[in-house]
Amino acid sequence: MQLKPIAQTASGCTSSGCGGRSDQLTHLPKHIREKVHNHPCYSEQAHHHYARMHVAVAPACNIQCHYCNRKYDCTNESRPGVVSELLKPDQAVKKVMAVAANIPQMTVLGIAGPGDPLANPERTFETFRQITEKAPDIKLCVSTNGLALPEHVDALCEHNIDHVTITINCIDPDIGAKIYPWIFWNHQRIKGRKAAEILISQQQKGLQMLTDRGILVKVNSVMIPGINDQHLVEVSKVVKAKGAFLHNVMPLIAEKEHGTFYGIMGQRGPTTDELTALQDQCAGDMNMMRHCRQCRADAVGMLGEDRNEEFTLDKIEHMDIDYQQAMQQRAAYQQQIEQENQQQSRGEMVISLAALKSKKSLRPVLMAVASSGSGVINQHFGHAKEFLIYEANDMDVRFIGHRKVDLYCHGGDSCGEAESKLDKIIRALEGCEVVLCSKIGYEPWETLEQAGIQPNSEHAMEVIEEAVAAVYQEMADKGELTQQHHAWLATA
Ligand code: CLF
Ligand code: SF4
Repeated sequence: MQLKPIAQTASGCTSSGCGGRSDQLTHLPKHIREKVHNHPCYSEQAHHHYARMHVAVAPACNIQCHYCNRKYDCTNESRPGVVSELLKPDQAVKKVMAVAANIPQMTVLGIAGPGDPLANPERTFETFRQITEKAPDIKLCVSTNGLALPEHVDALCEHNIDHVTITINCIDPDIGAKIYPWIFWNHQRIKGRKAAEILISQQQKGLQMLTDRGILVKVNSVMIPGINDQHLVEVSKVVKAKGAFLHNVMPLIAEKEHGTFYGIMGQRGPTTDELTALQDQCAGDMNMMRHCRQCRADAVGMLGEDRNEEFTLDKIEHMDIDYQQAMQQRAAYQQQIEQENQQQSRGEMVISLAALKSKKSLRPVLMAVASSGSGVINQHFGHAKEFLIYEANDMDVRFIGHRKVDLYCHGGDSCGEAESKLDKIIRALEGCEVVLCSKIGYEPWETLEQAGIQPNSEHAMEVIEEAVAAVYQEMADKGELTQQHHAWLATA
């Protein structure tokens, strides 16, 4: 395996003066930092550098959610409408070895479906057992609806599973009855409020048992407008009190063609603004995850990319893997990532905006960033499948989410379609005033400008937060950030 250079990152001072990134993990105790520093879901910073993979070994489920129709992957940790290739444990292990040998930044193996991993305990734990034996450098992670969690907490500990996600959509059985029509419990199908009551009690019990044992728990919640949206603020408080580490509020995706109850009934999902507002409300009580990509049950690669097609069963069949050698290369590669990260955050750099000195009230600005990873601006505008959205204000720069777009540039002869695709991108970037990328063509540049979004490729290969801070600074220097200027723009 040929190791590629990781990234050419800008380091030290930038045009913003003392620009830099604030490390979100510094406030955590050392043993927790060690557990999350290379987990792409538990650490926002890590998701720029490390990859995860899922193996779809768990077909059965023990509950019914109104946003699932069972033809597809578990929507609790995935987006609906996606079907993964089901694997037996032996096949899954072979695939993990192949991926680990070829993607050295893949640090985490998760089991997240296509049903519920703990409703398929033999297949799930057999996969984990073999991975621990053959690839001990890989972290293990599991995602569950929680119904069978308490009875499996000991097994999770025995298999060194350090990260568990529980999907908790409510703590009120009356709300639960609107989300879960039934559960399968003690060999019986139980319906309505009683079913929700049992599920909630099992989830809360399992959460407490895990945190008592020092296992990191992330709670996923599906935001269902009109059903549990405001209630999730209360959920956040309760799970935090029980020791959950992170809360991931995900949008409901309900389309008629998925054949789910909510899809057919026309239940809508939240808008981007509604989701951000709820995440902000919950954030007062909890660390929030905002970089989730609702990845499929057989996802492979960095969050937001899916390299599963490179590792189908027929392809891995012919791969010859020396895992001892691969493990050394993985360790070297990951050490290189850590060294680069340390250089970037040397001296606990904190973004310090000279705009602060202006003592004027400056408005926040949303910026979209094209990045293919490593925490730097390194992607051509036309190649971006999604944009990372950052908010800059006069206090700091924060990541607030991502927006998916159709690929604008396919290369070849697809230019005729380009205009409408660009229109879609502009719609996806609603509310953003700047788009930062490594390069951009003349035509999209003009169209973006006309739409009120300023393209900027001057910060190519710079650390994202530093570049966003620098651009915010430039806007402040030009007087574009005063509330009056904004009001003028709105009426112009
Ligand atoms: Fe997989 Fe989940 Fe583990 Fe991550 S995913 S089992 S914690 S390794 Fe991550 Fe994917 Fe969001 Fe899940 S981005 S859907 S939160
Ligand atoms: Fe579907 Fe997952 Fe809910 Fe089971 S837990 S019904 S697989 S969404």
